[in-house]
Amino acid sequence: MFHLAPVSRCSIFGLPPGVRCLLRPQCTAILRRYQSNDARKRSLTIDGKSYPSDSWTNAPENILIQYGRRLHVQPNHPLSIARQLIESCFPGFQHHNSLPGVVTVDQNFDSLGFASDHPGRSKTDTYYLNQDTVLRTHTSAHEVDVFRANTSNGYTICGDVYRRDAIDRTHYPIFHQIEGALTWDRSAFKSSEHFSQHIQNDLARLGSAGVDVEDPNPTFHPERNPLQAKHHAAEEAEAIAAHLKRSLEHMAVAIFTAADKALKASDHAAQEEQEPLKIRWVEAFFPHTSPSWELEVWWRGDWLEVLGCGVIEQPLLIRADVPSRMGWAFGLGLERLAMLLFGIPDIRLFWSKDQRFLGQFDENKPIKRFQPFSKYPAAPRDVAFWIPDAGAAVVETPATTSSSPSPAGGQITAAPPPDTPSFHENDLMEVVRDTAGDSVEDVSLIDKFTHPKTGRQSLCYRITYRSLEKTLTTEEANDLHEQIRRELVARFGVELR
Ligand code: FA5
Ligand code: MG
Repeated sequence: MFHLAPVSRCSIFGLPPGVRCLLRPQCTAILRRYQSNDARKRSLTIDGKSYPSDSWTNAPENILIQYGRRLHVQPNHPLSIARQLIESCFPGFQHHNSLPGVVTVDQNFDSLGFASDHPGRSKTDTYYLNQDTVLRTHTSAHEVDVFRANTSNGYTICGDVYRRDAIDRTHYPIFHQIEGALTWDRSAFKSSEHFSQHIQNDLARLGSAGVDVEDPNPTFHPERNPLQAKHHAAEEAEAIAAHLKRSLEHMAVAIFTAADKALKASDHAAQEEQEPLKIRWVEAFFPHTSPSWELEVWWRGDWLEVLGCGVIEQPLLIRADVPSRMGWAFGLGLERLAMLLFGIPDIRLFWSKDQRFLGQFDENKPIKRFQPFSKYPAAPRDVAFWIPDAGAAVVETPATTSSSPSPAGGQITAAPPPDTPSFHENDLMEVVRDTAGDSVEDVSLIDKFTHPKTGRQSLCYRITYRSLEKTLTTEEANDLHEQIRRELVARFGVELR
């Protein structure tokens, strides 16, 4: 099932030497999983399947070479440990950990009821292999298929997901999600009351999560968070929502108790800090659930967004040929939880093959905090440029803002701008990744300026170079930076300042 290509086809040879030496160990993965079929990339081959390129193709090599690493099932990998901890909160569920990351546009968007003009579909947010095929932006892409197979009431799906996104210590273009869903068959009950009562009984069996929960909003709000009145009786959806929230509160308690224990075991100061865990429910929007919420957890001084969830849109279950089933679904990001569980400071570390990293985790022992083994010096460099006269710039990456339109749903607060902007921040991020790979720790907008007379817009970004594996020399950082500057001119026609 793997495609074997001659080594010369690995186009890491076109990359700068500083980056090549970081990527070389990954060459085996390229050979096994992914092949760019010719120099002009008329097609891409992934897992033995060929995808003809077209004007939508935007999945770059630096992403595709990571495809198929399957970190979430690698023994003793922190992502695998976090996954197992979450799976253990859902006894009796079926766990799907091998669904492929390449999906159709239909699976990723249409099957979930995404509007045809949803911003998440845009090429600035999503990696396309071609107009019909994407690297999944969320594990929800498999919901309809798994519901259709209908082999269990409850299931989880874990896997790698891909988003064109910002670069910083908590964002990486590939991360992992775990999806969970539970449905009940309404046709097995005489009436809506019996059905609702059955779910209430299941809820009672879950017991209290023993945690302080803030949930200020009513279950339904006619505009912000509507009941699917066409399909659901209020008492049915109430029961499902209550079961959903309680199940996820139990899960949050399990995760954060483990995180607390690990922190206390490693740090005397942390032992004194006794602030209890708090959970709050925030109204949200996803095309595939209604009503919807995000769960946030107050942990060590911050509200952290942990997951999105809601009552499954009935049309989705109808599309999956299980019209009599009703239930809930959630999706969460594994890296954020694993970073907090183990105290991992930089999301790039999950991709490390360094034994000093991997050797610290053991799935058969209690969770232990990560001990940083080295910190190489940071080399910040700024790049300032005028964007071309012709268009506007989008400098706020939507997916990084909570509840904003993301490639996986999010709040739609405004219609997308009618004119395509000439510069999108995610394009800059892509140039940085193409050129410098994982040698960049952070890219931040530090200045934005509109010329009072000409109306031209100038942007200044600080790119922080720092490898996790070696000290970058001044010359290497300068070289990478110079290449990025040249690429920005070549690709977007910006004028460097
Ligand atoms: C989704 O992806 C929805 N599919 C979740 C869902 C599933 C809702 C089922 C309803 C029912 P969202 O884009 O908010 O939603 O991502 C879900 C979670 O993934 C977030 O709460 C966060 O924990 C994590 N996440 C999102 N973007 C990133 C990112 N760039 N880096 C790391 N984690 C992220
Ligand atoms: Mg979100």
